Amino acid sequence: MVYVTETDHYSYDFTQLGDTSYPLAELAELERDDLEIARVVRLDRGLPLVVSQTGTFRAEPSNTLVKQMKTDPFSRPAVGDWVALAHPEGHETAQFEAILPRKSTFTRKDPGEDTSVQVILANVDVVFVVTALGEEPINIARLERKLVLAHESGARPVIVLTKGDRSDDPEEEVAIVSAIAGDTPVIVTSAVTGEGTEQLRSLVPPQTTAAMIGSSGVGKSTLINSLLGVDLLATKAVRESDDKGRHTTVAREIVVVPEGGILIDTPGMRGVALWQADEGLALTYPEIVEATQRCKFANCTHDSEPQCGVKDALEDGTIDPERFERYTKLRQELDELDEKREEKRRAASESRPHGRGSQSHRIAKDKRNMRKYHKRKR
Ligand SMILES: Nc1nc2c(ncn2[C@@H]2O[C@H](COP(=O)(O)OP(=O)(O)OP(=O)(O)O)[C@@H](O)[C@H]2O)c(=O)[nH]1
Ligand SMILES: [Mg+2]
Ligand SMILES: [Zn+2]
Repeated sequence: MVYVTETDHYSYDFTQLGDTSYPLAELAELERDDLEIARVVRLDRGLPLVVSQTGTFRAEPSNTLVKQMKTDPFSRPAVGDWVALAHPEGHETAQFEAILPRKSTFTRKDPGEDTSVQVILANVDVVFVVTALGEEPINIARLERKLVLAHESGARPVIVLTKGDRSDDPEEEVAIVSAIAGDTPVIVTSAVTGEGTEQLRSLVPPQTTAAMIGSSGVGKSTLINSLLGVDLLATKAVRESDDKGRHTTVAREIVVVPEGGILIDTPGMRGVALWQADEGLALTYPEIVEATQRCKFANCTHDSEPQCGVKDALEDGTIDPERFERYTKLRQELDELDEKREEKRRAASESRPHGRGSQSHRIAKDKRNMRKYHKRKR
């Protein structure tokens, strides 16, 4: 691989950036022969870096898209996105005119906004939810929260426990995590001993897009470097006093694993507030959601109502009470978000369009795509 040292990225080979059949099909629907597909490979403070068959470009959104982006966060580019790229005559900069429909979308609530969404990753097949072993006991609530978002994205989650070398009893920690993971695989890695690297590699075969998410300092960039076999991405020691990372990675960026697929490195997440995650919640807490379906009343609060499926399951031990508490917190968070969004919708004028191009239309289309391209076994 040829590394370009004068820029902050290396040279991308378009043919390694994933299966192009689906974005090409989506582009064809636009019926414009002046556009080509390009993949968003890096998002930093500059214009999005995109790669197409004709080259690597910093590309700017078209005027129409800029307008749309102001009100519709889903129309803002995310790393992993496929876009429709134009090279307008007399224009120095390449332009993207549309974000092609996504087959998976990793979102969270925008930390800076009350009722808005932030798309963090697009078109990802596998999400590595990364947590470090060692110092402190694993924060299960935080892990479950990330698992909800990962499940909701439409990608396949895998839990990665890094820094296995620091743990006195990795087997015990794996057991604790496996108990809440359901069908999600749990793997232990160590950059010191090399443990787990090959297992991780096997999960990122050619044409697969995988991404790392997790708090700062858990070792996401280190892990990617170990798969690349070269220290391409910057890493930095955690603070000794509290094991906290220093937000070393500042861009979301695609790298290509030699003889493998694509890995996306992301900056450590500070907040993981939920955004519309009913499906993710059901996949993360299947036993609880199933039990609620046995409640007599549809609006059961699982408190004092008769014939409550949840209370029965808590009594016979099918539901772990601590897990139920964590679930309830997330359920409430989602309900509150729904309420706030409903209020905002009502406050906004009723003339807001609901047809093609509106945010709800967009979400529905992306969800349909997810199902079409990701026939997940459940
Ligand atoms: N002991 C041990 N240290 C590790 C391991 N993996 C990473 N580290 C160390 O943890 C520190 C943080 O690693 P990074 O890869 O920078 O963490 P990150 O998740 O990318 O952090 P941000 O970019 O800030 O989000 C570095 O000092 C690494 O050397 C491991 O398996 N074992
Ligand atoms: Mg990093
Ligand atoms: Zn109930």
